[in-house]
Amino acid sequence: MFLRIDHVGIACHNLEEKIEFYESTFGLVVVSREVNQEQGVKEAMLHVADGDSGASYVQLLEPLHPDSAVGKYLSKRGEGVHHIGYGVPDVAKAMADIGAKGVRLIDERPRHGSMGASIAFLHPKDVGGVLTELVETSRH
Ligand code: CMX
Ligand code: CO
Repeated sequence: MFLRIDHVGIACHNLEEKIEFYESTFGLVVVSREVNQEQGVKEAMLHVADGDSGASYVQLLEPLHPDSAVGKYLSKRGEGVHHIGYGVPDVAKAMADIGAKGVRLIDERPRHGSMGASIAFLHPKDVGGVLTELVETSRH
């Protein structure tokens, strides 16, 4: 069902500071920066590695406002890992297959994610406390 870990989403208070940290400490390179109003985030994707089924990234997330998903997370838990994004060949099919197993889908239908991807979230309470994202990349 899963092709790879597409990205790990990390919640932070200051995107520019965290980009600087990841660049200078790990040598990662920013390949995309976006503001996603629907998700309530300002974000950057940093390339980690390429694999046979596509690339993997770190996604740094700064909330646009305190009552967004990432804003609430930061105020409750502080900075850290916010979600895991798995690459899937077909997000609508993955949603149907996983939903049929009783896992709550946060999204009724796929929405727009970073770099033109189609994404959907699974409820963390049904995945052992891990907010889980399904990612169908735009190029495959
Ligand atoms: N990981 C694990 N658990 C989480 C969580 C996370 N990231 N975010 C919230 N929770 C838990 C909370 O701790 C809380 O648990 P308790 O009741 O035991 O305290 C419970 O889920 C409810 O949390 P809440 O703060 O009341 O928040 P909401 O229910 O309003 O929203 C969620 C939670 C997961 C439905 C919401 O964050 C969501 O829809 N997320 C998906 C969208 C998203 O995260 N977008 C940003 C990333 C965009 C991208 O990757 O491109
Ligand atoms: Co993500």
